[in-house]
Amino acid sequence: MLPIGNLRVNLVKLVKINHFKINNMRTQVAIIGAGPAGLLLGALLHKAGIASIIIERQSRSYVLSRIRAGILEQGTVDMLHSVGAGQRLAIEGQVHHAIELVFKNQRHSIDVTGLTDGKVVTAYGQTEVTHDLMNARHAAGLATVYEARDVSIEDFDTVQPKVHYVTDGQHHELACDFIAGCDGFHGVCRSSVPKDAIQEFERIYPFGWLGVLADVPPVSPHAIVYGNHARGFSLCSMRSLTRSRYYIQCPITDKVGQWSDAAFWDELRLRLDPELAGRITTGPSIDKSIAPLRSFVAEPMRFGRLFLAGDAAHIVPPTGAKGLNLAASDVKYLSSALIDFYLEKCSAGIDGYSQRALARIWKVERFSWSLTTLMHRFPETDAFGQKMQEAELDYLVHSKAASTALAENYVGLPL
Ligand code: RFL
Ligand code: PHB
Repeated sequence: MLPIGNLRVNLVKLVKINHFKINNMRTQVAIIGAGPAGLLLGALLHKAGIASIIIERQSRSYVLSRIRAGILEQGTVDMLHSVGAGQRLAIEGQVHHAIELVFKNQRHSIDVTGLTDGKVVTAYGQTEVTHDLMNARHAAGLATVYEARDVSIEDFDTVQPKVHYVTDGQHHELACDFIAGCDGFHGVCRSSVPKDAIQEFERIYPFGWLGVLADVPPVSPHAIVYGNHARGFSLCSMRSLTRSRYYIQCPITDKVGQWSDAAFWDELRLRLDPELAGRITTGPSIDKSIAPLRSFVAEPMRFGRLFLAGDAAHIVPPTGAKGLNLAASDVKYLSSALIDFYLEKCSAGIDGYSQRALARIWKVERFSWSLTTLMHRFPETDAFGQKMQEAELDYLVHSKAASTALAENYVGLPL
């Protein structure tokens, strides 16, 4: 048994499924979840000659249909190149050198590249990242099990953890050396850890983001625009030179059906400076959804031979575009820890994974929380609160020190 305090493993499920025929398999690292974290971890391990099997509860097409992140830090771009999944990104990704902040009906540019010794961010959809990683995994002949039902994890406080799941009515047992919980916020891995072994920190914001994807040219192809307005936050982003992604802050109680396309475009324009608003090309939405905003961190991120990575361990509100990038930095740390374990016979990396990852995570949580606080209208934001936000924004765009702090967080803190 591994020294992980009072962790106990639930054996009930194991006994129950023993009534059925079980297909046994084995791998070095069982990865739960085929989102960006799981796929990228699988690719980084494969590059080092470490075997993994990914178990995903949804179908491949469902995973690809989720419209989410759009902005990649350079560290994430470099990782995708390093695993051979960067060819399309190099051609289709739109490099951005600046962000723009709109407040008091005026737009201010922050020269992110100039303030960070040449660093950039790249607009490239999470859907495309996932697609490229799935294709690279398929081309390398690596195993991914989609539509796995009743996924459960066991014995991760021993050196022989196991994953159980059902496909096509058949029960499977996957034995492994380690389990990587890359199964997002609602996954099975974090919830399999005994409550007294984990501490959770959370803030839920009293509003959501209504997001629209439309096949129209982006109003600002060279910079992401973040708007602060008395009517609420707005964001102009893009997926390509012909596909735009826009968001507006909305009450969390709103339903997508309440928002016609026309109502969305009208509201967006009201929250931007008149010049930008006048240039927006509107068109029918091809996706429209409302996302809640949350800050969340679970500590620690290692429980014996189970590691959490990505949204399974933490959530940031999307302001600042950090979620996918944090998932990438987690799996970078985790893959190097596992590589040290297998290739160097050294367990210092896996012992230090949680502490190392959390040190970066908390800084990114701070950035996402502070940008969310600065840019949104909260129920308690009265006229004084609005003035405070505007004064802080004014300071931010006119002080080189403050702009630099924003820029270095935006392009991504060092790994
Ligand atoms: P994911 O992407 O949720 O993937 C987890 C996978 O695990 C599967 N799963 C299970 N599989 C097996 N058994 C189970 N029991 C399972 N339970 C779940 C799920 O089906 C899924 O396939 O987590 P991962 O890989 O950690 O990746 C995290 C990112 O997806 C997320 O942080 C970002 O999308 C957040 N985010 C953004 N991040 C950025 O870096 N830049 C952005 O511009 C950005 N914009 C956004 C965002 C998130 C948004 N929403 C909708 C929350 C914009 C929005 C609106
Ligand atoms: C996006 O393009 O989806 C996006 C861009 C910037 C953010 C969040 C989301 O801060």
